Amino acid sequence: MNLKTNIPTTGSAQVETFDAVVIGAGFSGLYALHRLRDQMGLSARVFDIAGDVGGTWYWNRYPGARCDIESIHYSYSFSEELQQEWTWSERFAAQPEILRYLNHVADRFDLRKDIQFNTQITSLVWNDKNKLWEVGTKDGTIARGKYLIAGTGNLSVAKTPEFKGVETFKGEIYATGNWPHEGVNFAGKRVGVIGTGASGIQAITEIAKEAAHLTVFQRTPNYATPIGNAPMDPETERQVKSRYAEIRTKSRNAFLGIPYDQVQPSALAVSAEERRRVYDARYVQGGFRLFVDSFADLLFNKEANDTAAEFVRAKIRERVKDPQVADMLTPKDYPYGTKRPPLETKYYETYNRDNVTLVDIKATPIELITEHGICTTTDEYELDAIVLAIGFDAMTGPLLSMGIVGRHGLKLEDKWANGPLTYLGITSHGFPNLFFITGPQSPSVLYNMPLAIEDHVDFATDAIRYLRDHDLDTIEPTLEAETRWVAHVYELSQQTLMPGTDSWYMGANIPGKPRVCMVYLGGAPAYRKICADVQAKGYEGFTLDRTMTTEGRGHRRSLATPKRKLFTCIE
Ligand code: N01
Repeated sequence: MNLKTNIPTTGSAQVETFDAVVIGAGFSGLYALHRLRDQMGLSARVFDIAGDVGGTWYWNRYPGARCDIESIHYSYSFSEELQQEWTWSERFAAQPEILRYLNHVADRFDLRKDIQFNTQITSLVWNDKNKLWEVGTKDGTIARGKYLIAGTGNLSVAKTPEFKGVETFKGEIYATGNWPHEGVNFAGKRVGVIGTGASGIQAITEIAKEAAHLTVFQRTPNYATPIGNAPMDPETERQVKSRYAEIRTKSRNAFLGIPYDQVQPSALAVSAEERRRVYDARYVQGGFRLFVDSFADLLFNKEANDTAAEFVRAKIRERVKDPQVADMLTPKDYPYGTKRPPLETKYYETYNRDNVTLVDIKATPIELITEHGICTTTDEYELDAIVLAIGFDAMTGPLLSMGIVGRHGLKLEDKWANGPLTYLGITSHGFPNLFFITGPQSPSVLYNMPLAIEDHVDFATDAIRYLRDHDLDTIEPTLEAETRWVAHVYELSQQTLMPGTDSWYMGANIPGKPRVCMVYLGGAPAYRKICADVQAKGYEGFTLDRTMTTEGRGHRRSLATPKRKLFTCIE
């Protein structure tokens, strides 16, 4: 029987109860709703703070925003009809087109009628008596759900600006992650951009073309490489569509979830000439080919990494005319790929323009934002507009912002005070029937996101189906399985170069945030195999509970196997 009842609250208002509640109406929430409602026949309600669908693509409307994985791969695979009927106009679609795509999906599958927009969820509390999640806003409980799917994304909570005096600035101030829908006209203005991550690099390139003067405030230079964007080639599209299912399988069997297939084992096993040939070819081909389709040891071996890092540094020096500016733009003190490598179109040439100035705020930090602009330790820059491209409280931030409280009043923020603790990056002990889509300690941000999302939504909804088929109420990971997973993610990270770099992967971009690697670094194929094994063994590492039998007795079936070592397949 599907759950859709109206349990009275303590007051007079009726609170609807659904089988499943989903938070977020981006790639995750839309697919989760389709799967729960249309494929499983369950009642479901999606909540989103935004005014419409789109998730990250609803908010990030800054100039230059586009995806960094080829759109024919960065798209849903769950519906053959959808992937056949949709046509991308560019290799790497820009934000407006991706948002149109998600709107098309919402309309095509009639999803909007079960989404409540403009609703900020501030509490998600597990009621152990009723075995339900209570979903609240600041005005109180608004819904209940037996299963809770958090499709809140990894990069949806903006980093708080740490600049003294920011509130005194009299000009316009914008954040890349919450860009005005009507756009911004920078013509004739003196604009300052703070931050040179993927968002900053995309925005800087476009704003420079329009502003009277652009001043870029850079703390850490990045290893940006060409995206290689172009109009979609109809023949490529035809070929992909003629064997889309096969290509999707190939994607899912690739480290980053893109069907590249030229990677060689080691940069150190080939001659300098061969390395140069490989790097040159991948640099021209664009996308993440240099990063994941050149040599497999770049993230694991510093000497191998140095060869790629030096290749990118040389390209920066070639492309930027002023040697001093080129030097400022050249990363020197961290390995290539240990921050997500941004992809660009003529980013470095932007610094050859007369109307662009680069300021090194590691050498001369920002001291103060005043009414008129930005003061560093040595200079004052008068500005009409400031753009903050300073990043996100990544991965854990979105989950910890919703007031999640599990069994026995356990707050997620307390449990994760020293870093995320999950099993498979999708569940956490103490929080029954809660699934984090692309959560911390899954490959998520190092996996092609729409495919990562589909995998996680499928895992969550398969688990829900299993519960229902077996007349069980709850699923929750055991502490033992979780502890082993956390240790496994840590051990994998220690085999890479990631932990040494200050990045959002490590939580190092937010002052005071625990410094732990939040990404599973064994690659999407190994991860998918582990999840499939867990499922095949009847949810190994989880406790599945039935609260009351028909005779009214409690029943508990633990499927955990704490003595045996899990995850042997990738050790
Ligand atoms: O954020 P970031 P982002 N003072 O954290 C600087 C995805 N994405 O929004 O490196 C001065 O990478 C900070 O400097 P530093 C993608 O996964 C994808 O750009 O900390 N500077 C850095 O330069 C990406 O990785 C696309 O020293 C400060 C910048 O701000 C992720 O989103 C497009 C500062 C922040 O860079 C995040 O990218 C855009 C301070 N107090 C984003 N605080 C696609 O192409 C921060 N900075 C799909």
